[in-house]
Amino acid sequence: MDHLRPDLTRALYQAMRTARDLDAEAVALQRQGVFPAYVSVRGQEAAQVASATALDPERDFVFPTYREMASALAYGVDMVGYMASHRALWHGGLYDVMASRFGAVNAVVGGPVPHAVGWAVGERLRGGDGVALSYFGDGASSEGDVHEAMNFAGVFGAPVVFFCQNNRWALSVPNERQVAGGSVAARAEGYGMPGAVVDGNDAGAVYEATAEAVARARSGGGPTLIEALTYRVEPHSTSDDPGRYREDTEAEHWRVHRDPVALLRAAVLAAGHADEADLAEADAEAAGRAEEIRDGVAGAPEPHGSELFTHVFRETTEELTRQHRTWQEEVEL
Ligand SMILES: Cc1ncc(C[n+]2csc(CCOP(=O)(O)OP(=O)(O)O)c2C)c(N)n1
Ligand SMILES: [Mg+2]
Repeated sequence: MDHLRPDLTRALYQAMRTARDLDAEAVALQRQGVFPAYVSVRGQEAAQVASATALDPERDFVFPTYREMASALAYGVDMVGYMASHRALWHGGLYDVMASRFGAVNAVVGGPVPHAVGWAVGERLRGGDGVALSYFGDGASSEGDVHEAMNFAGVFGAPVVFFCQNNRWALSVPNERQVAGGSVAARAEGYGMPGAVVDGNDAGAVYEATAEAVARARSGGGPTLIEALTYRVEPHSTSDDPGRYREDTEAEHWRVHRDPVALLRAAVLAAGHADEADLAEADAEAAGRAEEIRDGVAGAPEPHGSELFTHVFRETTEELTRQHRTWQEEVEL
């Protein structure tokens, strides 16, 4: 931590703390029936915030899964619009994906990875120096799409950072039943790119590893695979019951002893980058911002139901037109 700039460590803390509070608000909104479902990022704030902070939102592009709320926040995405995705308000939230340079929530496991490679190859053909960062999980690492995308990126030297959050679980499937060979990062060699393993709960380590990979990709050095070792302390989603497949003592250990927010707080204090009073102020600001976002998304107006039929196809089909008519007849009853 000592070698990172104090303003950077304070910014990481602010974003991680805000994400932690917003995550708790989101779980509460699901319990109140405002969100149909939610996927918690608790315990993964360092991996997400520090990796997103190492990017340049003016020229890079992030391809997230369904669990990257803390990355979105750190990257500067409009968070009411982002959280609207979890309220299923519209087609993939209410924020502008292209302007934010942060893709829509993607529930297809492994799906964002080939998208990132396609964008990155296109960016080079356009003559830009942007870098794509693709998030994916340990579970996604066994999808065919991910292997194909990495090999393609290796062959073409695409400017991509493949960022795997290995949180030990793919829903109910543990790592050892998912990752043959035990290491996602070790596969990098086979794709002709550097691979790095980092402590995903150490914000400083994640920031440095990602910044190095981004600099390499930007300067024409090609892709990197980063495996951030972390843990999913919450259920897979609000619909899941982890008591059916894992011991709670395991989650409890990570929750208590490996909490990334508490670890960063201690590191920031030890490095003299802030004192208790500064951090108390940061905590209060984070809680206030999380409440504002909560109120914003809970109070956002419902779109008109007919918008269900827009954007399905560029030119609508006969079948969809028929469904639209049936829907209209039913609501107009
Ligand atoms: C292609 C595909 N297969 C299966 C699923 C069902 N599914 C949703 S999440 C998940 C587990 C993914 O685990 P991991 O990649 O480790 O991500 P994590 O949820 O741990 O962040 C599965 C199998 C899906 N959404 N998409
Ligand atoms: Mg996982």
